[in-house]
Formats: sequence, C-alpha cells, structure tokens
Amino acid sequence: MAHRWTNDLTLADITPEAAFLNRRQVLAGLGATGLAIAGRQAQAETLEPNSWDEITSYNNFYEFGTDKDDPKKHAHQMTITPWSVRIDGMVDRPGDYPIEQIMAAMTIEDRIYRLRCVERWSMVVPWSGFELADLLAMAGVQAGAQYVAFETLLRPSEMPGTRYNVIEWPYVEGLRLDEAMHPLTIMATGLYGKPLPKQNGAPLRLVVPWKYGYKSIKSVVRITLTDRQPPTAWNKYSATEYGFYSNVNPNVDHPRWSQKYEQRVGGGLFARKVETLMFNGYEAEVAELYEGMDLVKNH
Ligand SMILES: Nc1nc2c(c(=O)[nH]1)N[C@H]1C(S)=C(S)[C@@H](COP(=O)(O)O)O[C@H]1N2
Ligand SMILES: [Mo]
Repeated sequence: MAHRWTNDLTLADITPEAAFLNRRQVLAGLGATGLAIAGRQAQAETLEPNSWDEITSYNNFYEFGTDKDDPKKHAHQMTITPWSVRIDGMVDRPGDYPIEQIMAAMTIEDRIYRLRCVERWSMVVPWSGFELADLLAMAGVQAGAQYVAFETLLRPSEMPGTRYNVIEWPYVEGLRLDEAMHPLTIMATGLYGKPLPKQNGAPLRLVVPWKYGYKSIKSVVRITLTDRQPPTAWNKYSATEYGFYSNVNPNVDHPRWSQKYEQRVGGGLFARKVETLMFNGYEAEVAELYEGMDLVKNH
C-alpha cells in the first residue's frame, strides 16, 4: 500500500444533520494529512455537504431509468434481503459472503467525500462504510492478482431500466489492485449515518472519490480478483469517451465537453460553478499511483 490515510472527520463531529448543515465550513475527505497539505496545495476548498434530499433524489442508477428522479421512484422495487457478495477469482477463500457476515467483520467509518459525475455535476456526500482493502483481505488476495472486477445485481423483474439496452447489463466496473487497496477506496453502506438508500446502491456500493462517479458501482453482488484488466460498462459503451482509469482530470476534456468546471447540485439561486480539481481534490493522496503514466492516453 502506498501510504496510510488518516480520517479524523467523522459524523461525531457533525451530527445531527441540522448541526451538520449549520456548520458551514467542513473540509471534505481531508483528515490530518489533508489539513497539513491544505495550505501548500490550496486543495482544501471548504465544502458544504449536500442535503439528504439532494443526495437521495438526484441520482444515476440506470437499472431504474435514465432520468435523475427515476432511481428514487423505482429503486424501492429492488429486494436487498437476502444479499450476498460472491468473491471469486484469485482469492484464497472464494465464496458467497452474506452481507451480515461482511458487516460483522468490517469496521464502519464515516467518510465525507466529493463525488464528481462525468456529466459535470457534483456533490459532497457523508458516506459511512469500510475500506475495500479490508474486504479483500477477508477473502485473501493471491499473488498475481492485478485487478478487481465488480458487478451490480441484474434482476429485470425489479429493475425496469434493464428492459432497455442503454448499456450492456449487468453494470460492471474495475480497478487496478493498488487502486482497490488504497485507503480512500471504500464500500459505502450508509449515508448521514443511516443505512444506504436503495437509489444510492444499497446494501453496498463502491466509492472511489478521485474517479468519475460511474466508477462507483452500486448494489454490488460480485467481486472478482483477476490478472487481466476487466471490461467496464461505460468503456464498452464508448471507449473514446470513457477510459478504464476515469480519474477526474480538469486538463483532459471529454470528447464532447470540457471537464474544467462542475456544478454543485443544490443551492438554488446560489448554485455554484466550481473549478474541477485534479484527482477530484485527492491529488496528494493518489497522484503517486499514476507516476510516469500518460494521463491523456490512460484517461
Ligand atoms: N450499477 C450502477 N452503478 C452506478 C450507476 C449506474 O447507472 N448503475 N451510475 C454511476 C454514476 S454515472 C454515478 S455519477 C454514480 C451516482 O451515485 P449517486 O446516485 O449515489 O450520487 O453512481 C454510479 N454507479
Ligand atoms: Mo456519473
């Protein structure tokens, strides 16, 4: 692992939600490390977390439709009990892990992260969850594994959006193993200290805060360790527009639009257009993963 990352901003600092929202100046996703580097890199933009309503009403979850309000309207149809995650491929202990067993074994933490969609909207989200590295350790990653592949539930009877071939189902994603093991990478299981709503990817979804939102695959049912770069849903749809890495990068435009700015969801009249930050503001934590790599070619 590159280095540990310290998280000292938790819900204990900010709950209840009202107090949370009254506290106008919150550093998102930056712990002691972040504070130390803030002055140096001017990356510690002060952030106001989005409200519960914003985070749970404006979503991308194409399995339930492509409009932003479709997931909230339709995700209630998804049955999440029972739920298990198949962990297979290059692991010592492959199997179907019941969500209860996973939750009992993991340490749940609060993580306040920026979420930057490739479509140019963004939010600040108070997740709770556990480090993906801990789940992978539970299954025992074998030497030689280099990538992690993820798959979302595909159950057309409960997912009206999957009746349309918008993308190829099931939704799949992938990370390089070092990205998956990075301490910023979590499996989120909650929001504002409550269980994760279905429209946000219950009961557990990946969150990789320095990558475009589509990498953060929802309602995960399978995790496979492999030595080959796995296919990803949006890359299959259009490889020129959506690369495997998909690191947030204001200097690499999408073929159809600039990525220099983003719009924070919410705020009404005060909605803010803000500059998009390199690696979504997590450059100090993750840049070393990509040292020497051509970030245009490997977009
Ligand atoms: N299975 C699945 N996961 C998904 C998506 C999806 O359509 N299906 N949309 C992605 C996109 S484009 C974004 S921006 C985020 C949105 O997460 P949120 O709705 O919790 O804000 O989820 C990602 N994960
Ligand atoms: Mo997105």
